[in-house]
Formats: sequence, structure tokens, C-alpha cells
Amino acid sequence: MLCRFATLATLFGVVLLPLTATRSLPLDSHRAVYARDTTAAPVTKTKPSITRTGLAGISSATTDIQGAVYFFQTDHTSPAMMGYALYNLQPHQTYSYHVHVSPVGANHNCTATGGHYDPYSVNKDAATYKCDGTKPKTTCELGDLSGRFGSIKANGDGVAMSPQLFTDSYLSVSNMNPVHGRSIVVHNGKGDRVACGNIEDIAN
Ligand SMILES: [Cu+2]
Repeated sequence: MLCRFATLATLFGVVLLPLTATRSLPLDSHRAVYARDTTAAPVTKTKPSITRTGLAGISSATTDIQGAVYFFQTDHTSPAMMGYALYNLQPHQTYSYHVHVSPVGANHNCTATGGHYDPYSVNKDAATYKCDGTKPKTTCELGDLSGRFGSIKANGDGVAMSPQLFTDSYLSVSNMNPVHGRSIVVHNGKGDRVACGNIEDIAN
């Protein structure tokens, strides 16, 4: 128990503390930030390690699932990095997760999020759609995160952490094919939308 939460806390600490540290920096002109260092106290001489963030706090109206899916970029020319931590999943169950095109509905309605984000219109026919993670641009909806990077697998405690930070060279936080303003939906093995959350900036 302790171990499980300690691990979660560590993961969130690693990701969230640097993000929080950049709160006061405008997202779209990091050069401008350095130029006005003289008026800021305390003065930061080092380049912020993370400049663009998208965090979806995941929760559910129908289950106890909670957690987060996060994206960050060190600058607008670097690929986005993506990871997740989820808990209160069904032990040993497998879940899929996607970027959906629209935000979550007012009463935490995951259905309001619409379909998967597919900016290259790859999915012409749901019956034959098959994502090959090695060819994301031509075979995957870019929002098909489980198709591209692998499914979420809960451990015996119902916890799932991304086994690594995934490098996403096709989605960005807020530039080309942006995830900002969209949502993450987690589906169970039957495809039901069991949890969701909006992808929001936490660094402005
Ligand atoms: Cu989905």
C-alpha cells in the first residue's frame, strides 16, 4: 500500500514539480521570458526544463478510476513526451486510451468528447482500422495512444503507470496537431468509456 502510493507520488513529483516551477512563464515566447529576467525575482538563470505542458486529470462519473495523462515539450521544436499514472482500475485488466477531439461534457459525460483525434483522416473504416505503431502517420489515428504506444495494463492493485515516457513526434502540446483543449478517454476491454478528463495547461 505505502509502496504503491510512494511510487505514484514519486512519479507525480517528478513530473509536476518542474511543471509548477514554470507557472509564471508565458508559453509562447520563452525568449521573452529570459529578456525580462531582470524584473523577476528570484532570477532564474537556467532554462526551464519544461516549457509546454498538457495534463489531463482523469476521473469517472461511474467508477473510482483516477489518475493523469500528461504531455510536455521542452520547447516547441522538440517532440512531445507523454506518460500516465492511473489507479482504482480493475486489477489485471487492460484498458485503451485516446485523445478525443472535444472536451468532457458538463456533468463529466465522457460521451461528449466525440471521436478519436485523427487529423490525418487515417481511419476511413472502423471495421478495418488497424494501427501499426511503427507507422503512425499512415496507419493510426494520432489520438489512438494505446494503438500507438500499447494498452494500459493494471497491476494486481489496480494501478497502471506508463512503463516509460513515450516520445510523440506527431502530436504536440499546443502547436501542430495540438492536444490542448481536447480530452483523454479511457476505455475498458469492452470499449466502454469508463473515465475521462480534459487536457489542460498547468504552466500558465
Ligand atoms: Cu477513445
